Amino acid sequence: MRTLSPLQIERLKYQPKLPSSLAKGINSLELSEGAATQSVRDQEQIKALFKNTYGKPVVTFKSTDEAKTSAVRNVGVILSGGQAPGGHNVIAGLYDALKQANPANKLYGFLGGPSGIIDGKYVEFTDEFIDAYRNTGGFDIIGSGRTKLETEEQFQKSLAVCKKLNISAVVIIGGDDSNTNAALLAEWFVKNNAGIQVIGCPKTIDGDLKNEQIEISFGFDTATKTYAELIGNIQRDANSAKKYWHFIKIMGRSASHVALEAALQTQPNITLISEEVEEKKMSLESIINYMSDIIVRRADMGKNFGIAIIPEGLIEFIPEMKSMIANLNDIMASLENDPDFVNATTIREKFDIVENRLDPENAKVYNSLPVLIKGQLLADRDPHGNVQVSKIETEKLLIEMITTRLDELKSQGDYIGKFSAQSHFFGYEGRCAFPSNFDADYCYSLGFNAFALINFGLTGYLSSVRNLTKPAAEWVAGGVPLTMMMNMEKRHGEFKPVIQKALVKLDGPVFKALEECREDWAMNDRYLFPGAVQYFGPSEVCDITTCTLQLERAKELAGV
Ligand code: FBP
Repeated sequence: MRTLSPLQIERLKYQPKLPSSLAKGINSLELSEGAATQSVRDQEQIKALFKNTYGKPVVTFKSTDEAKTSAVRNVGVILSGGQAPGGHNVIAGLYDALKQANPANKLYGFLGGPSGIIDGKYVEFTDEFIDAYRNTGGFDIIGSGRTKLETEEQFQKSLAVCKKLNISAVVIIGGDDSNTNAALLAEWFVKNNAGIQVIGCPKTIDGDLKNEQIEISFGFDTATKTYAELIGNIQRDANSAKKYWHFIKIMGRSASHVALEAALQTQPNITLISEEVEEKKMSLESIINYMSDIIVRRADMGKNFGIAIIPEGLIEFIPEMKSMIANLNDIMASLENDPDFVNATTIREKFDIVENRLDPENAKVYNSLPVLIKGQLLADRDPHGNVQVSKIETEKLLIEMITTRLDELKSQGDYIGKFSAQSHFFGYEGRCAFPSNFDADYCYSLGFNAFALINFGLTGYLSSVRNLTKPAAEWVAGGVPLTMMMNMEKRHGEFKPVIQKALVKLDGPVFKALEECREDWAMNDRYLFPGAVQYFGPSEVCDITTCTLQLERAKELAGV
Protein backbone atom coordinates (compact mmCIF):
# COMPACT_ATOMS: atom_id res chain seq x y z
CA MET A 1 0.00 0.00 0.00
CA ARG A 2 1.23 3.51 -0.86
CA THR A 3 1.13 6.24 1.77
CA LEU A 4 1.91 9.11 -0.63
CA SER A 5 0.94 9.63 -4.27
CA PRO A 6 3.71 10.26 -6.83
CA LEU A 7 2.68 13.94 -7.04
CA GLN A 8 2.72 14.29 -3.25
CA ILE A 9 6.28 12.97 -3.20
CA GLU A 10 7.38 15.39 -5.92
CA ARG A 11 5.64 18.42 -4.39
CA LEU A 12 7.25 17.86 -0.99
CA LYS A 13 10.59 18.52 -2.68
CA TYR A 14 9.54 21.86 -4.22
CA GLN A 15 11.50 24.80 -2.78
CA PRO A 16 9.22 27.87 -2.75
CA LYS A 17 10.72 31.10 -4.04
CA LEU A 18 11.11 34.19 -1.84
CA PRO A 19 11.41 37.87 -2.76
CA SER A 20 15.11 38.75 -2.93
CA SER A 21 14.67 41.17 0.00
CA LEU A 22 13.72 38.24 2.25
CA ALA A 23 15.89 35.56 0.63
CA LYS A 24 19.06 37.03 2.10
CA GLY A 25 17.90 36.04 5.56
CA ILE A 26 15.55 37.09 8.32
CA ASN A 27 18.39 38.66 10.34
CA SER A 28 19.52 40.89 7.47
CA LEU A 29 16.44 43.04 7.07
CA GLU A 30 15.86 46.76 7.26
CA LEU A 31 12.42 48.33 7.69
CA SER A 32 11.27 51.51 6.00
CA GLU A 33 8.10 53.32 7.05
CA GLY A 34 5.67 55.27 4.87
CA ALA A 35 3.35 58.06 6.00
CA ALA A 36 0.62 57.65 8.65
CA THR A 37 -2.50 55.92 7.27
CA GLN A 38 -6.23 56.21 7.82
CA SER A 39 -9.15 53.82 7.40
CA VAL A 40 -10.92 53.57 4.03
CA ARG A 41 -14.13 55.07 5.49
CA ASP A 42 -15.69 56.08 8.79
CA GLN A 43 -12.32 57.39 10.03
CA GLU A 44 -13.57 58.95 13.26
CA GLN A 45 -15.45 55.82 14.38
CA ILE A 46 -12.60 53.44 13.50
CA LYS A 47 -10.06 55.70 15.19
CA ALA A 48 -12.16 55.78 18.36
CA LEU A 49 -12.46 51.98 18.38
CA PHE A 50 -8.74 51.38 17.69
CA LYS A 51 -7.12 54.06 19.83
CA ASN A 52 -3.82 52.18 20.12
CA THR A 53 -3.39 50.67 16.68
CA TYR A 54 -4.96 53.25 14.34
CA GLY A 55 -3.00 55.36 11.84
CA LYS A 56 0.26 53.38 11.66
CA PRO A 57 2.39 53.57 8.49
CA VAL A 58 2.68 51.04 5.67
CA VAL A 59 6.10 49.34 6.03
CA THR A 60 8.48 47.74 3.50
CA PHE A 61 11.50 45.46 3.96
CA LYS A 62 14.89 45.73 2.29
CA SER A 63 17.85 43.44 2.82
CA THR A 64 21.09 44.78 4.29
CA ASP A 65 24.61 43.41 4.58
CA GLU A 66 24.47 43.69 8.33
CA ALA A 67 23.60 40.44 10.14
CA LYS A 68 21.70 41.06 13.39
CA THR A 69 20.80 38.68 16.16
CA SER A 70 17.20 38.03 17.15
CA ALA A 71 15.82 37.64 20.66
CA VAL A 72 14.06 34.36 21.53
CA ARG A 73 10.34 34.42 20.70
CA ASN A 74 7.49 31.97 20.86
CA VAL A 75 4.77 32.47 18.28
CA GLY A 76 1.28 30.95 17.89
CA VAL A 77 -0.49 30.51 14.55
CA ILE A 78 -4.19 30.11 13.72
CA LEU A 79 -5.87 29.05 10.46
CA SER A 80 -9.24 30.76 10.31
CA GLY A 81 -12.29 30.40 8.04
CA GLY A 82 -12.62 28.48 4.79
CA GLN A 83 -9.75 26.45 3.40
CA ALA A 84 -7.57 28.02 0.69
CA PRO A 85 -4.68 26.35 -1.17
CA GLY A 86 -1.32 27.32 0.31
CA GLY A 87 -2.18 27.68 3.99
CA HIS A 88 0.36 25.02 4.90
CA ASN A 89 3.07 26.98 3.12
CA VAL A 90 2.26 30.12 5.13
CA ILE A 91 2.98 28.08 8.25
CA ALA A 92 6.12 26.56 6.68
CA GLY A 93 7.43 30.05 5.75
CA LEU A 94 6.67 31.36 9.22
CA TYR A 95 8.39 28.36 10.82
CA ASP A 96 11.49 28.62 8.62
CA ALA A 97 11.88 32.37 9.29
CA LEU A 98 11.35 31.88 13.03
CA LYS A 99 13.95 29.10 13.27
CA GLN A 100 16.35 31.03 11.04
CA ALA A 101 16.05 34.07 13.33
CA ASN A 102 16.87 32.03 16.41
CA PRO A 103 16.82 28.21 16.61
CA ALA A 104 15.53 28.49 20.19
CA ASN A 105 12.29 30.06 18.92
CA LYS A 106 9.14 27.94 19.08
CA LEU A 107 6.06 27.88 16.85
CA TYR A 108 2.76 26.64 18.26
CA GLY A 109 -0.25 25.84 16.09
CA PHE A 110 -3.69 26.40 17.65
CA LEU A 111 -6.05 23.59 16.75
CA GLY A 112 -9.39 23.94 14.97
CA GLY A 113 -9.27 27.67 14.23
CA PRO A 114 -9.65 30.61 16.64
CA SER A 115 -11.30 28.35 19.25
CA GLY A 116 -7.87 26.70 19.72
CA ILE A 117 -6.36 29.81 21.28
CA ILE A 118 -9.42 30.30 23.52
CA ASP A 119 -9.52 26.69 24.73
CA GLY A 120 -5.76 26.21 24.87
CA LYS A 121 -5.66 23.41 22.27
CA TYR A 122 -2.35 23.47 20.46
CA VAL A 123 0.62 21.56 19.04
CA GLU A 124 4.27 22.55 18.88
CA PHE A 125 5.74 22.33 15.38
CA THR A 126 8.94 20.43 14.67
CA ASP A 127 10.97 20.06 11.46
CA GLU A 128 9.53 16.63 10.79
CA PHE A 129 5.94 17.81 11.35
CA ILE A 130 6.29 20.81 9.02
CA ASP A 131 8.20 18.87 6.34
CA ALA A 132 5.28 16.47 5.83
CA TYR A 133 3.00 19.39 4.81
CA ARG A 134 5.20 21.51 2.56
CA ASN A 135 3.48 22.53 -0.70
CA THR A 136 0.35 20.52 0.11
CA GLY A 137 -3.25 21.77 -0.08
CA GLY A 138 -5.71 21.86 2.79
CA PHE A 139 -5.63 23.15 6.35
CA ASP A 140 -5.41 19.73 7.97
CA ILE A 141 -2.04 20.51 9.54
CA ILE A 142 -3.90 22.09 12.49
CA GLY A 143 -7.48 22.46 11.18
CA SER A 144 -9.53 25.62 10.84
CA GLY A 145 -12.75 27.05 12.24
CA ARG A 146 -15.09 30.03 12.07
CA THR A 147 -15.28 31.02 15.75
CA LYS A 148 -15.37 34.79 16.00
CA LEU A 149 -12.79 36.21 18.41
CA GLU A 150 -14.45 39.33 19.76
CA THR A 151 -15.60 39.15 23.36
CA GLU A 152 -13.74 40.26 26.48
CA GLU A 153 -13.97 36.72 27.85
CA GLN A 154 -12.43 35.23 24.68
CA PHE A 155 -9.61 37.77 24.77
CA GLN A 156 -8.91 37.05 28.46
CA LYS A 157 -8.79 33.31 27.78
CA SER A 158 -6.48 33.83 24.78
CA LEU A 159 -4.18 35.94 26.92
CA ALA A 160 -4.00 33.25 29.61
CA VAL A 161 -3.12 30.58 27.02
CA CYS A 162 -0.44 32.79 25.43
CA LYS A 163 1.07 33.58 28.84
CA LYS A 164 1.18 29.88 29.70
CA LEU A 165 3.13 29.15 26.49
CA ASN A 166 5.21 32.33 26.75
CA ILE A 167 3.87 33.38 23.35
CA SER A 168 4.65 36.97 22.40
CA ALA A 169 3.05 37.01 18.95
CA VAL A 170 0.04 35.45 17.22
CA VAL A 171 -0.39 35.07 13.45
CA ILE A 172 -3.97 34.81 12.18
CA ILE A 173 -4.30 33.43 8.66
CA GLY A 174 -7.75 34.43 7.43
CA GLY A 175 -10.07 36.45 5.21
CA ASP A 176 -11.71 39.82 5.83
CA ASP A 177 -13.73 38.72 8.86
CA SER A 178 -10.83 36.81 10.46
CA ASN A 179 -8.47 39.72 9.96
CA THR A 180 -11.07 41.99 11.53
CA ASN A 181 -10.75 39.67 14.54
CA ALA A 182 -6.97 40.01 14.29
CA ALA A 183 -7.31 43.81 14.44
CA LEU A 184 -9.59 43.61 17.50
CA LEU A 185 -7.24 41.23 19.28
CA ALA A 186 -4.20 43.36 18.46
CA GLU A 187 -5.93 46.44 19.88
CA TRP A 188 -7.04 44.60 23.01
CA PHE A 189 -3.53 43.22 23.69
CA VAL A 190 -1.98 46.70 23.41
CA LYS A 191 -4.72 48.29 25.52
CA ASN A 192 -4.11 45.70 28.23
CA ASN A 193 -0.30 45.87 28.08
CA ALA A 194 -0.20 42.17 27.26
CA GLY A 195 3.03 42.40 25.28
CA ILE A 196 1.60 40.17 22.54
CA GLN A 197 1.69 41.17 18.90
CA VAL A 198 -0.89 40.12 16.29
CA ILE A 199 -0.16 39.80 12.57
CA GLY A 200 -2.67 38.77 9.88
CA CYS A 201 -2.14 36.97 6.54
CA PRO A 202 -4.53 37.54 3.60
CA LYS A 203 -6.26 34.24 2.85
CA THR A 204 -9.40 33.43 0.86
CA ILE A 205 -10.17 31.84 -2.47
CA ASP A 206 -12.83 34.55 -2.86
CA GLY A 207 -10.21 37.14 -3.88
CA ASP A 208 -12.17 39.88 -2.09
CA LEU A 209 -9.49 40.78 0.45
CA LYS A 210 -7.53 43.16 -1.72
CA ASN A 211 -6.83 46.86 -1.98
CA GLU A 212 -4.03 49.15 -3.07
CA GLN A 213 -1.56 47.34 -0.82
CA ILE A 214 -2.83 43.76 -1.04
CA GLU A 215 -2.89 42.67 -4.68
CA ILE A 216 -4.64 39.36 -4.04
CA SER A 217 -5.41 36.94 -1.23
CA PHE A 218 -3.75 33.56 -1.39
CA GLY A 219 -5.71 30.59 -2.71
CA PHE A 220 -7.49 32.56 -5.46
CA ASP A 221 -4.87 31.54 -8.01
CA THR A 222 -5.13 27.79 -7.42
CA ALA A 223 -8.88 27.67 -6.81
CA THR A 224 -9.74 29.58 -10.01
CA LYS A 225 -7.36 27.42 -12.06
CA THR A 226 -9.00 24.30 -10.64
CA TYR A 227 -12.53 25.54 -11.45
CA ALA A 228 -11.35 26.59 -14.92
CA GLU A 229 -10.07 23.07 -15.56
CA LEU A 230 -13.46 21.63 -14.53
CA ILE A 231 -15.45 24.16 -16.57
CA GLY A 232 -13.24 23.43 -19.60
CA ASN A 233 -13.95 19.71 -19.22
CA ILE A 234 -17.69 20.37 -19.04
CA GLN A 235 -17.52 22.67 -22.07
CA ARG A 236 -15.91 19.88 -24.07
CA ASP A 237 -18.61 17.47 -22.90
CA ALA A 238 -21.38 19.95 -23.78
CA ASN A 239 -19.85 20.56 -27.19
CA SER A 240 -19.58 16.80 -27.78
CA ALA A 241 -23.06 15.74 -26.66
CA LYS A 242 -24.77 18.97 -27.75
CA LYS A 243 -27.82 18.26 -25.60
CA TYR A 244 -27.38 20.01 -22.24
CA TRP A 245 -27.18 23.48 -20.84
CA HIS A 246 -24.82 23.36 -17.86
CA PHE A 247 -25.55 25.88 -15.10
CA ILE A 248 -22.41 26.13 -12.99
CA LYS A 249 -22.45 28.02 -9.72
CA ILE A 250 -18.96 29.04 -8.62
CA MET A 251 -17.96 29.65 -5.02
CA GLY A 252 -16.70 33.03 -3.95
CA ARG A 253 -19.28 34.33 -1.47
CA SER A 254 -20.48 37.91 -2.21
CA ALA A 255 -17.88 39.04 -4.72
CA SER A 256 -17.82 37.59 -8.26
CA HIS A 257 -14.03 37.62 -8.67
CA VAL A 258 -13.80 33.83 -8.81
CA ALA A 259 -16.60 33.47 -11.39
CA LEU A 260 -15.13 36.30 -13.48
CA GLU A 261 -11.62 34.85 -13.45
CA ALA A 262 -12.87 31.34 -14.26
CA ALA A 263 -14.89 32.81 -17.16
CA LEU A 264 -11.87 34.65 -18.57
CA GLN A 265 -9.92 31.41 -18.47
CA THR A 266 -12.64 29.37 -20.23
CA GLN A 267 -14.88 31.72 -22.32
CA PRO A 268 -18.32 30.24 -21.59
CA ASN A 269 -21.61 31.35 -23.25
CA ILE A 270 -23.11 33.20 -20.28
CA THR A 271 -21.41 34.72 -17.24
CA LEU A 272 -23.46 36.52 -14.63
CA ILE A 273 -21.61 39.01 -12.44
CA SER A 274 -23.39 39.91 -9.21
CA GLU A 275 -21.95 43.41 -9.02
CA GLU A 276 -23.32 44.17 -12.52
CA VAL A 277 -26.73 42.82 -11.57
CA GLU A 278 -26.78 45.22 -8.63
CA GLU A 279 -25.47 48.19 -10.57
CA LYS A 280 -27.98 47.72 -13.40
CA LYS A 281 -30.72 46.97 -10.86
CA MET A 282 -31.56 43.74 -12.68
CA SER A 283 -34.56 42.01 -11.14
CA LEU A 284 -34.77 38.22 -11.04
CA GLU A 285 -37.19 38.43 -13.93
CA SER A 286 -34.79 40.45 -16.06
CA ILE A 287 -31.98 37.96 -15.37
CA ILE A 288 -34.28 35.14 -16.48
CA ASN A 289 -35.17 37.09 -19.63
CA TYR A 290 -31.51 37.84 -20.37
CA MET A 291 -30.50 34.18 -20.08
CA SER A 292 -33.60 32.91 -21.90
CA ASP A 293 -32.89 35.26 -24.80
CA ILE A 294 -29.44 33.73 -25.31
CA ILE A 295 -30.85 30.21 -25.01
CA VAL A 296 -33.55 31.02 -27.62
CA ARG A 297 -31.08 32.63 -30.03
CA ARG A 298 -28.71 29.68 -29.76
CA ALA A 299 -31.63 27.30 -30.30
CA ASP A 300 -32.46 29.24 -33.49
CA MET A 301 -28.94 28.36 -34.65
CA GLY A 302 -29.60 24.71 -33.82
CA LYS A 303 -27.57 24.82 -30.58
CA ASN A 304 -29.50 23.43 -27.66
CA PHE A 305 -26.51 23.44 -25.38
CA GLY A 306 -24.30 25.89 -23.56
CA ILE A 307 -22.51 26.88 -20.40
CA ALA A 308 -23.71 29.47 -17.87
CA ILE A 309 -21.52 30.62 -14.99
CA ILE A 310 -23.31 31.88 -11.89
CA PRO A 311 -21.48 33.54 -9.00
CA GLU A 312 -22.27 32.06 -5.61
CA GLY A 313 -23.53 35.29 -4.07
CA LEU A 314 -25.80 36.32 -6.97
CA ILE A 315 -29.04 36.14 -5.00
CA GLU A 316 -27.85 38.78 -2.52
CA PHE A 317 -27.26 41.31 -5.34
CA ILE A 318 -30.64 41.12 -7.06
CA PRO A 319 -32.22 44.34 -5.73
CA GLU A 320 -35.53 42.88 -4.51
CA MET A 321 -33.69 39.89 -2.99
CA LYS A 322 -31.07 42.10 -1.35
CA SER A 323 -33.71 44.11 0.42
CA MET A 324 -35.57 40.95 1.46
CA ILE A 325 -32.37 39.21 2.69
CA ALA A 326 -31.31 42.28 4.72
CA ASN A 327 -34.75 42.34 6.34
CA LEU A 328 -34.55 38.56 6.84
CA ASN A 329 -31.07 38.77 8.44
CA ASP A 330 -32.37 41.19 11.08
CA ILE A 331 -35.39 38.97 11.69
CA MET A 332 -33.23 35.84 11.95
CA ALA A 333 -31.00 37.59 14.52
CA SER A 334 -34.10 38.39 16.59
CA LEU A 335 -35.51 34.87 16.17
CA GLU A 336 -32.38 33.11 17.43
CA ASN A 337 -33.87 32.70 20.90
CA ASP A 338 -37.55 32.91 20.00
CA PRO A 339 -39.19 29.70 21.36
CA ASP A 340 -41.95 29.71 18.70
CA PHE A 341 -39.38 29.75 15.92
CA VAL A 342 -36.82 27.48 17.57
CA ASN A 343 -39.45 24.88 18.51
CA ALA A 344 -41.44 25.05 15.25
CA THR A 345 -41.85 21.47 14.09
CA THR A 346 -42.48 22.06 10.38
CA ILE A 347 -40.75 24.28 7.87
CA ARG A 348 -44.20 25.68 6.94
CA GLU A 349 -44.54 27.07 10.50
CA LYS A 350 -41.12 28.73 10.16
CA PHE A 351 -42.12 30.24 6.79
CA ASP A 352 -45.28 31.66 8.41
CA ILE A 353 -43.40 33.23 11.34
CA VAL A 354 -40.88 34.81 8.99
CA GLU A 355 -43.46 36.02 6.46
CA ASN A 356 -45.48 37.69 9.21
CA ARG A 357 -42.46 39.65 10.39
CA LEU A 358 -41.09 40.68 6.99
CA ASP A 359 -42.08 44.07 5.59
CA PRO A 360 -45.01 43.54 3.15
CA GLU A 361 -42.93 44.09 -0.03
CA ASN A 362 -40.20 41.72 1.20
CA ALA A 363 -42.78 39.15 2.29
CA LYS A 364 -44.13 39.16 -1.26
CA VAL A 365 -40.67 38.49 -2.71
CA TYR A 366 -39.95 35.76 -0.14
CA ASN A 367 -43.28 34.15 -0.85
CA SER A 368 -42.67 34.10 -4.61
CA LEU A 369 -39.65 31.81 -4.24
CA PRO A 370 -39.71 28.01 -4.59
CA VAL A 371 -39.98 26.18 -1.24
CA LEU A 372 -36.44 24.81 -1.66
CA ILE A 373 -34.93 28.31 -1.77
CA LYS A 374 -37.21 29.68 0.99
CA GLY A 375 -35.95 26.94 3.29
CA GLN A 376 -32.31 27.49 2.33
CA LEU A 377 -32.64 31.20 3.11
CA LEU A 378 -33.57 30.28 6.69
CA ALA A 379 -30.44 28.17 7.27
CA ASP A 380 -28.18 29.29 10.13
CA ARG A 381 -26.17 32.45 9.51
CA ASP A 382 -22.40 32.13 9.71
CA PRO A 383 -20.77 33.41 12.92
CA HIS A 384 -20.47 36.85 11.31
CA GLY A 385 -24.23 37.08 10.62
CA ASN A 386 -23.91 36.46 6.86
CA VAL A 387 -26.30 34.27 4.86
CA GLN A 388 -24.41 31.11 3.90
CA VAL A 389 -24.69 31.61 0.15
CA SER A 390 -22.94 28.31 -0.53
CA LYS A 391 -26.12 26.63 0.74
CA ILE A 392 -28.52 28.48 -1.59
CA GLU A 393 -29.02 26.62 -4.85
CA THR A 394 -29.32 29.64 -7.13
CA GLU A 395 -28.37 27.50 -10.13
CA LYS A 396 -31.48 25.36 -9.56
CA LEU A 397 -33.66 28.43 -9.01
CA LEU A 398 -32.55 29.82 -12.37
CA ILE A 399 -33.09 26.50 -14.17
CA GLU A 400 -36.61 26.22 -12.76
CA MET A 401 -37.58 29.76 -13.68
CA ILE A 402 -35.99 29.58 -17.15
CA THR A 403 -37.83 26.32 -17.87
CA THR A 404 -41.12 28.08 -17.09
CA ARG A 405 -40.18 31.09 -19.23
CA LEU A 406 -39.15 28.92 -22.18
CA ASP A 407 -42.43 26.99 -21.94
CA GLU A 408 -44.29 30.30 -22.20
CA LEU A 409 -42.19 31.35 -25.19
CA LYS A 410 -42.80 27.99 -26.84
CA SER A 411 -46.54 28.28 -26.41
CA GLN A 412 -46.36 31.73 -28.07
CA GLY A 413 -44.37 30.22 -30.94
CA ASP A 414 -41.21 32.18 -30.00
CA TYR A 415 -38.97 29.24 -29.07
CA ILE A 416 -38.31 26.13 -31.12
CA GLY A 417 -35.58 24.49 -29.07
CA LYS A 418 -35.27 21.85 -26.37
CA PHE A 419 -33.99 22.91 -22.96
CA SER A 420 -32.42 20.25 -20.80
CA ALA A 421 -30.21 21.50 -17.98
CA GLN A 422 -27.60 20.09 -15.59
CA SER A 423 -26.65 21.97 -12.44
CA HIS A 424 -23.21 22.03 -10.80
CA PHE A 425 -21.64 23.80 -7.87
CA PHE A 426 -17.86 24.14 -7.89
CA GLY A 427 -16.37 25.26 -4.60
CA TYR A 428 -15.01 22.56 -2.38
CA GLU A 429 -13.26 21.00 -5.40
CA GLY A 430 -10.80 23.90 -5.44
CA ARG A 431 -10.28 24.95 -1.85
CA CYS A 432 -7.78 22.23 -0.94
CA ALA A 433 -6.04 21.59 -4.25
CA PHE A 434 -2.24 21.36 -4.30
CA PRO A 435 -1.21 25.03 -4.37
CA SER A 436 -0.04 26.23 -7.78
CA ASN A 437 3.58 27.34 -7.94
CA PHE A 438 2.32 30.91 -7.58
CA ASP A 439 0.37 30.14 -4.40
CA ALA A 440 3.16 27.91 -3.02
CA ASP A 441 5.66 30.79 -3.44
CA TYR A 442 3.26 33.55 -2.40
CA CYS A 443 2.13 31.74 0.74
CA TYR A 444 5.64 30.80 1.81
CA SER A 445 6.66 34.45 1.34
CA LEU A 446 3.63 35.72 3.30
CA GLY A 447 4.49 33.44 6.23
CA PHE A 448 8.20 34.28 6.18
CA ASN A 449 7.32 37.98 5.96
CA ALA A 450 4.83 37.67 8.86
CA PHE A 451 7.72 36.66 11.08
CA ALA A 452 9.77 39.61 9.79
CA LEU A 453 6.94 41.93 10.94
CA ILE A 454 6.95 40.22 14.33
CA ASN A 455 10.73 40.50 14.61
CA PHE A 456 10.46 44.26 14.13
CA GLY A 457 7.95 44.46 16.99
CA LEU A 458 4.92 45.40 14.86
CA THR A 459 1.32 44.60 15.73
CA GLY A 460 -2.05 45.07 14.01
CA TYR A 461 -0.49 44.54 10.57
CA LEU A 462 -1.37 42.37 7.59
CA SER A 463 1.56 40.60 5.94
CA SER A 464 1.87 42.02 2.43
CA VAL A 465 3.81 40.82 -0.60
CA ARG A 466 3.39 42.89 -3.76
CA ASN A 467 4.50 43.24 -7.39
CA LEU A 468 3.12 39.76 -7.94
CA THR A 469 3.05 39.64 -11.74
CA LYS A 470 6.85 39.87 -11.71
CA PRO A 471 9.15 36.92 -10.90
CA ALA A 472 9.18 36.14 -7.17
CA ALA A 473 12.66 37.62 -6.69
CA GLU A 474 11.19 41.07 -7.53
CA TRP A 475 8.24 40.83 -5.14
CA VAL A 476 8.07 43.56 -2.49
CA ALA A 477 7.59 42.44 1.11
CA GLY A 478 6.17 44.55 3.93
CA GLY A 479 3.09 45.18 6.05
CA VAL A 480 -0.19 47.12 5.95
CA PRO A 481 -1.97 48.34 9.11
CA LEU A 482 -5.22 46.37 9.46
CA THR A 483 -7.16 49.48 10.49
CA MET A 484 -6.33 51.04 7.12
CA MET A 485 -8.71 48.59 5.42
CA MET A 486 -11.64 49.03 7.80
CA ASN A 487 -15.07 50.64 7.75
CA MET A 488 -18.35 50.26 9.67
CA GLU A 489 -20.91 47.71 8.43
CA LYS A 490 -24.12 46.19 9.77
CA ARG A 491 -23.65 42.69 11.22
CA HIS A 492 -26.24 40.78 13.27
CA GLY A 493 -28.35 43.94 13.22
CA GLU A 494 -25.57 46.21 14.65
CA PHE A 495 -22.90 48.46 13.10
CA LYS A 496 -19.41 46.96 13.62
CA PRO A 497 -15.88 47.72 12.41
CA VAL A 498 -14.96 45.31 9.60
CA ILE A 499 -12.39 45.04 6.83
CA GLN A 500 -14.01 46.30 3.65
CA LYS A 501 -14.68 43.59 1.06
CA ALA A 502 -13.39 44.33 -2.44
CA LEU A 503 -16.11 43.66 -5.00
CA VAL A 504 -15.66 43.44 -8.78
CA LYS A 505 -15.21 46.94 -10.21
CA LEU A 506 -17.38 47.40 -13.27
CA ASP A 507 -15.09 50.11 -14.63
CA GLY A 508 -12.01 47.94 -14.00
CA PRO A 509 -10.00 46.12 -16.66
CA VAL A 510 -11.06 42.63 -15.59
CA PHE A 511 -14.80 43.13 -16.00
CA LYS A 512 -14.19 45.15 -19.19
CA ALA A 513 -12.31 42.18 -20.67
CA LEU A 514 -15.42 40.03 -20.17
CA GLU A 515 -17.83 42.71 -21.38
CA GLU A 516 -15.99 43.13 -24.68
CA CYS A 517 -16.28 39.45 -25.61
CA ARG A 518 -19.59 38.53 -24.06
CA GLU A 519 -21.85 38.61 -27.11
CA ASP A 520 -19.31 36.75 -29.23
CA TRP A 521 -18.88 34.05 -26.57
CA ALA A 522 -22.68 33.77 -26.18
CA MET A 523 -23.37 32.84 -29.79
CA ASN A 524 -20.11 31.35 -31.02
CA ASP A 525 -18.40 28.63 -29.10
CA ARG A 526 -15.09 30.13 -28.11
CA TYR A 527 -14.49 27.64 -25.33
CA LEU A 528 -10.98 27.39 -23.87
CA PHE A 529 -9.79 24.22 -22.18
CA PRO A 530 -7.14 25.23 -19.63
CA GLY A 531 -6.46 21.68 -18.40
CA ALA A 532 -4.90 20.81 -15.07
CA VAL A 533 -2.64 23.12 -13.07
CA GLN A 534 0.98 22.56 -14.17
CA TYR A 535 3.69 22.26 -11.52
CA PHE A 536 6.76 21.33 -13.58
CA GLY A 537 8.11 22.69 -16.85
CA PRO A 538 8.61 26.09 -18.47
CA SER A 539 7.85 29.00 -16.13
CA GLU A 540 5.45 30.62 -18.67
CA VAL A 541 3.23 27.58 -18.19
CA CYS A 542 3.82 26.78 -14.50
CA ASP A 543 4.30 30.10 -12.77
CA ILE A 544 1.86 32.29 -14.71
CA THR A 545 -0.78 33.84 -12.47
CA THR A 546 -4.45 34.75 -13.02
CA CYS A 547 -5.93 36.98 -15.75
CA THR A 548 -7.34 39.14 -12.92
CA LEU A 549 -3.96 39.96 -11.44
CA GLN A 550 -2.34 40.50 -14.82
CA LEU A 551 -5.08 42.83 -16.08
CA GLU A 552 -5.22 44.79 -12.83
CA ARG A 553 -1.44 45.16 -12.59
CA ALA A 554 -1.13 46.12 -16.27
CA LYS A 555 -3.62 48.96 -15.71
CA GLU A 556 -1.90 50.03 -12.51
CA LEU A 557 1.53 50.03 -14.14
CA ALA A 558 0.18 52.05 -17.07
CA GLY A 559 -1.02 54.54 -14.46
CA VAL A 560 -4.60 54.50 -15.82
P1 FBP B 1 -13.42 32.43 3.71
O1 FBP B 1 -14.02 33.76 3.42
O2 FBP B 1 -13.42 32.07 5.13
O3 FBP B 1 -12.08 32.29 3.07
O4 FBP B 1 -14.33 31.32 3.01
C1 FBP B 1 -14.45 31.22 1.65
C2 FBP B 1 -15.56 30.29 1.24
O5 FBP B 1 -14.99 29.24 0.46
C3 FBP B 1 -16.66 31.02 0.46
O6 FBP B 1 -16.35 31.13 -0.91
C4 FBP B 1 -17.85 30.17 0.73
O7 FBP B 1 -19.06 30.90 0.61
C5 FBP B 1 -17.64 29.73 2.16
O8 FBP B 1 -16.24 29.70 2.34
C6 FBP B 1 -18.24 28.40 2.48
O9 FBP B 1 -17.84 28.05 3.75
P2 FBP B 1 -18.43 26.83 4.57
O10 FBP B 1 -17.98 25.60 3.85
O11 FBP B 1 -17.84 26.98 5.91
O12 FBP B 1 -19.92 26.98 4.53
